[in-house]
Amino acid sequence: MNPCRLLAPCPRLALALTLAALSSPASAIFHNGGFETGDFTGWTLEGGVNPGLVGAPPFTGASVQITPGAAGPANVVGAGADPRAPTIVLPRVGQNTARLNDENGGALVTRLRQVDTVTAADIDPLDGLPHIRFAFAPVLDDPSHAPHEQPYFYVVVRNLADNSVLFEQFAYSGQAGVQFLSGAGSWKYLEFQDVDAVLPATALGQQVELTVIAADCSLGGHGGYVYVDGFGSAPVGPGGGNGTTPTAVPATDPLALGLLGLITGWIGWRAQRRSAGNA
Ligand SMILES: [Ca+2]
Ligand SMILES: [Ca+2]
Repeated sequence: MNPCRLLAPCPRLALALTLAALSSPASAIFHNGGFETGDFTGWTLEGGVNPGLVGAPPFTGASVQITPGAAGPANVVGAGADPRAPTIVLPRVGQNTARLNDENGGALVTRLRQVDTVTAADIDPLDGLPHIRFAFAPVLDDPSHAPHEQPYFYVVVRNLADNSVLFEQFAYSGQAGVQFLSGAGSWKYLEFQDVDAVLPATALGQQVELTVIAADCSLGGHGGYVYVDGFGSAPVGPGGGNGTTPTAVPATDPLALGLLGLITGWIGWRAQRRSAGNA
C-alpha cells in the first residue's frame, strides 16, 4: 500500500524510507522466494541423472549423487488439484508454487539453487536469530525398490564460508518414520510441511546456499516431485493458497509497530498544529 494514502500529509522522503525499512521484506533473504514472478527468476535450475544414493540409511547430503546432465523438469503452478496427492492445496502461498521434477520416470534429477547473504532483515525479533523458512510437499511414487533406488527429496542450507551444513532434510519415498499419506495408486505424499530453520547468530553477513533436489527412482521407471514455496525469513503464512499473502517478520515486530504508531502520532500532531495555526 502506498504510504502516501495512509499518512496525510504525504510523509517526507526520510520518513518514507524509514517506513520502507521497517515494513518491507524486500531485503530479506532469497529473491523470488515465493515464485510470484510465475517463473524461476533469481534461481538456478540444474539437474542430471540419478545413479542411486550412496551408502545405507539414514541418508544425508553425502549420499546424494548426480550424474551431470541437463536441468531436470520444473514448472511453476497456480491453483489446481494434484491427481496423485488429492489433499494438497495449491498454491501454498501467494499465487504460485514451484514444482521440481515431475511424475514421469527417466531417473532424472531436478536441482534448484540460490545463494544469498543473511542480513539483519532475516532476524526474527522473537529470538533475535536469523531464520530461513519455507514450505514443501513431496509427491513420490513408491515402487518399493531398495531405499537407495527410491525417488527422494533433499533440501540443504550451507554456509559458504566454511561449507558447513546449517540445515538439511532428506526423505525417500516410503521411508520408515515419515508419515507419508497414500495417494493415487502407488504414490505417496506429504501435505505442505512448514520448515523453520534457525541459523546461528554467526551466520549474519555470511553467504548461504539453499539447494533443493527432487529425484526420480534411479532405475528409471518411476517419478517423483516436490512442491516448494515461501522461501525467506518470514513465516510462510496461513496455508490453503487462494492468494494468501506471506506474513512479513518485520511487520509483526513490536518495535516497528511502536515506531509506526509514534510516526503516525507525530504526523497527526503536526496536522493539528497546522490547522490550528491556519485558523
Ligand atoms: Ca508462492
Ligand atoms: Ca520425473
